[in-house]
Amino acid sequence: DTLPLRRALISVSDKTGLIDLGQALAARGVALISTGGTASALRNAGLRVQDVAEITGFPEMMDGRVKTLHPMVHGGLLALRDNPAHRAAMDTHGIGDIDLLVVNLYPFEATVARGAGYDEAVENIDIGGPAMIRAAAKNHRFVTVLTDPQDYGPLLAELDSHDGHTGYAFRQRMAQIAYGRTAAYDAAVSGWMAGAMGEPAPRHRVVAGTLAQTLRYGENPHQTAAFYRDGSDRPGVANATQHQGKELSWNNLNDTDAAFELVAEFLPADGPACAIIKHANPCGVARADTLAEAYARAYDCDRTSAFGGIIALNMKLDLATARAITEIFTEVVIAPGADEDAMAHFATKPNLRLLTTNGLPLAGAPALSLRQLSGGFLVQDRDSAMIDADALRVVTDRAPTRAELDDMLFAWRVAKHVKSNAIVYAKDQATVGIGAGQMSRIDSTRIAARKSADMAQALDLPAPLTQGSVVASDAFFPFADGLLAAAEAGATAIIQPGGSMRDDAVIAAANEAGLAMVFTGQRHFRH
Ligand code: 93A
Repeated sequence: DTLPLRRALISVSDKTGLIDLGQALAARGVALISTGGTASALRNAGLRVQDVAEITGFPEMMDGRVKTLHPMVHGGLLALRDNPAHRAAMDTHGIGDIDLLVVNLYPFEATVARGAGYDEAVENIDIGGPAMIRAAAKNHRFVTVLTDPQDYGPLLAELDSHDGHTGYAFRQRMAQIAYGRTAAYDAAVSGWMAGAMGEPAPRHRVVAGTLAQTLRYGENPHQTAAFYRDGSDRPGVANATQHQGKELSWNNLNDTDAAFELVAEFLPADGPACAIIKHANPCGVARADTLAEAYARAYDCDRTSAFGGIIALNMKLDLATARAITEIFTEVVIAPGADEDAMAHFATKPNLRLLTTNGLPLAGAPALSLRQLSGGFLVQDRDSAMIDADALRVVTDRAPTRAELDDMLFAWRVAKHVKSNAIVYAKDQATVGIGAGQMSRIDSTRIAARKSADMAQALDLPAPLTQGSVVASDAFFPFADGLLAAAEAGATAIIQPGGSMRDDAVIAAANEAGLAMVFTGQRHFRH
């Protein structure tokens, strides 16, 4: 089951670790074959290398498009060593065994990520590399295939522990990794092409990613987990830089994403905004003249839940905000940058994780969203719909005031990021009560109002902040009862999609209660 390693073909774009590997193999008596750039690099390090061109009898041609696509190469990778007919074919044609293939591919993902044009991207689609990788991986009974410099060390360890041989288990593991790599590579090409055609339609999209990190565990300690990047350069959690604190957990990553996507609804040009997230739902969101004030107002929506929460900012973290944040325990802060003095202050709280990005994700940008179900998964466009104030329809006798309208638009953008049934009370550009994830809309309405009443008591306010607030509902009120519950809590205006069979009754109830109500014509379910 262990096999000796005598002849290796190395063809790599990423030359990381190449020389060390070449030297270690040569020292073990392995003969090296290589393509143009790789062969030069190895030779410059003083190693003996045979050119692939010498083996195929053809020069590398067509700008390198054809270099390894030849039976002398593919026969050496694919031949079953214990099959007499295969051996006879090798003898007839002078094909030699290739026991080890080391390939990493043209950097297609990196080329696209740095914004290269269409033709350059196409030229970076590797053909010969994946062909060899798939051939070697298929023949893992006899051949070892490495597709990642990370695996060079383990190969050498394998050889050391097996007297210069490789074991079947190792070859099988490397083959499995190899097919994952070529699958992700083609998925990246397909995804890029769909994007280039401007139609990221879910049914035309292949979804894959590259392993970014093995996580300590999943949503719970008994679940294993990993984090993958999909190769997009969208500013966000997956591409953020962590400055301090321990490794992010599955829940941290999930919540931080929810927080940053929500705060990205509020463009920096429109002023500072802050969102605090717990269990993927906001427990406070606010805008204000300063970032520190936005944080304070978001915190005041639900101080109890904000403890141990995740905070997202739509602007660079400044010192005043950093100071306010460290007054209680917070898990993660994410922002598009941080001032040096703010970072220095955070450094005094080594457990607090700070993530920075090179910008805010574009809230309206098209992208895919995935949801797993048993035996498959669902793919859809992410909810990138943006509210347009001009598209609102006033359906009540009373039209909303300017202040009500501004708060309704604010609450609506927050409601998009609250699990359904979502109810958001807001006043003066801050949430004052959030009801999330209930099976009936009226329960969300009541829970949000009750939380607001609890906060008023804790803060010693004369009345809950829902008094004189506006309410956003992510989907229509099926009956008037939810709307009346909101009115009872003191709401004066409602924003909701409309479209219920009983809209007439709901509008009549709003008129009777003196409420202003607008329909958006658009729903924001989020499950
Ligand atoms: O253009 S290709 O698709 N045609 C080939 O026949 C071929 N064979 C290997 N690209 C091909 N390769 C790739 O060349 C490898 O996957 C590797 O990424 C790269 C190494 O080229 P060099 O050794 O010249 O740096």
